[in-house]
Amino acid sequence: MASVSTTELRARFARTLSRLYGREVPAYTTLVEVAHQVNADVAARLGAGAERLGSLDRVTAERHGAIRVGTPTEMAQVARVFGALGMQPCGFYDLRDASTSSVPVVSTAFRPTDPDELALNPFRVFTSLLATSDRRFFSAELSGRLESFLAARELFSPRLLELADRAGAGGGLAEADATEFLERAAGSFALSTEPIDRAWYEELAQISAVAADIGGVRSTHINHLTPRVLDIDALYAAMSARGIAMIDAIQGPPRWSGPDVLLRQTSFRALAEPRRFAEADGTISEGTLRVRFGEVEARGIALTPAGRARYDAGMAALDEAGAAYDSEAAAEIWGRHLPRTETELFDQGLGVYTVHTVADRPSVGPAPQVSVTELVRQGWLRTEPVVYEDFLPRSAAGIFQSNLTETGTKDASLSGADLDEDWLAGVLGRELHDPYDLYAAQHEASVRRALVDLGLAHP
Ligand code: OOG
Ligand code: NI
Repeated sequence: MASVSTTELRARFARTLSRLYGREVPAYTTLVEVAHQVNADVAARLGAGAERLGSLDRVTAERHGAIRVGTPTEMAQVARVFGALGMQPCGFYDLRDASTSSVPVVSTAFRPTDPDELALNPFRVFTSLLATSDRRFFSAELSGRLESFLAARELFSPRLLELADRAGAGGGLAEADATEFLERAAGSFALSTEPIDRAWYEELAQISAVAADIGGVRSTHINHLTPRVLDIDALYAAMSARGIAMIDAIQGPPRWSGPDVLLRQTSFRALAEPRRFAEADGTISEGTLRVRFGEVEARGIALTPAGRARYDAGMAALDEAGAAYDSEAAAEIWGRHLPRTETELFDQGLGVYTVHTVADRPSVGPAPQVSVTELVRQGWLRTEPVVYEDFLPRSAAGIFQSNLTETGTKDASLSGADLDEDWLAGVLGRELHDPYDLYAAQHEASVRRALVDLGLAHP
């Protein structure tokens, strides 16, 4: 009997990882405290309006993590571990070209896909896989050594994977197994104290700090764990006031009076953490590495492909305006691309919404045979925004980049390895969901239910 469901395992895992990361990176705990304070302030100010994009309970527990692995085998194992937590791979992010620094990875995000599961606990992990076969970054010779190094390590024990498969198949685990599973799973992402081979780490770091972080060590670790905040501008100011050095800007759209869409993220700079190194002469020395940091995000309304095109055009316009603009000018530029009200966002088919019948109908007679937009306008249906549950290649690249001290190297004259969505789905051995399909399906399911309720469609 599975007494601990996959949902409960996911919630417990998020809490366990949060405790672990707080011990490892104390500034993360400060970030979480400040985020909770900001969320409480917003809730006090807006009341129920603060919960439009998720209940306060959900937002308080909400985290995303970031991890990085080295081989397709490791990636497939990650899929089994997160599968046990009800998290499925969603989206394909190719960061090799999204960044001016050397970031040789392709990524996906593991998260629940079901709206009810997301409401219960939306824990997600952005997971990157090192592109060891990409010759723009790694010569054939180096890639050979890198792949043998990676093939010889074990990130996840056979016992952990066995428990993961059992949880995945049975929808959960018995209490004792659940405890063991969570301990082993969280332990796989703890920072190792094993000495790092300095020469090997530095050889990879010449090419890419990310490659060294992934392939220079014999284990993996959480790179960051990100709480969600309801007012990221307030959070940025509060962290700066506490003397924590933040990156230069909040990534994503500017603050403005219109609806917030997709994601805005910011982070504090990577901290120097003590690590031990094995030197060429066999001695062990103490040193530091700066790879782990704290990130925070504000989530907005999901966009349809048409909305996303507007978003991309708006971001390109902001880039073009460069650093010259102030926040007011940025908001003005943004307003040329996205509508200022949620009504327009919905009417123009740019934002993702679910529709629901209104209890207090305009008339006792039958609803008219008109479009869904018209039914909303006439007061038969109301809309609820769908929160964006995914990531953006651009902010992801920005997050990688903002915390790299060296740009690394990339030979753009060579052609890259062909690592696309289908390839990644094959690696994962399971369906790689397209986030836009998931949002569209959620919208359409709500339309079907509403039309049946109004007697305009057959159940
Ligand atoms: C992942 C970077 C992407 C985000 O929030 O966009 C990410 C990483 O640094 O490994 O976490
Ligand atoms: Ni992140």
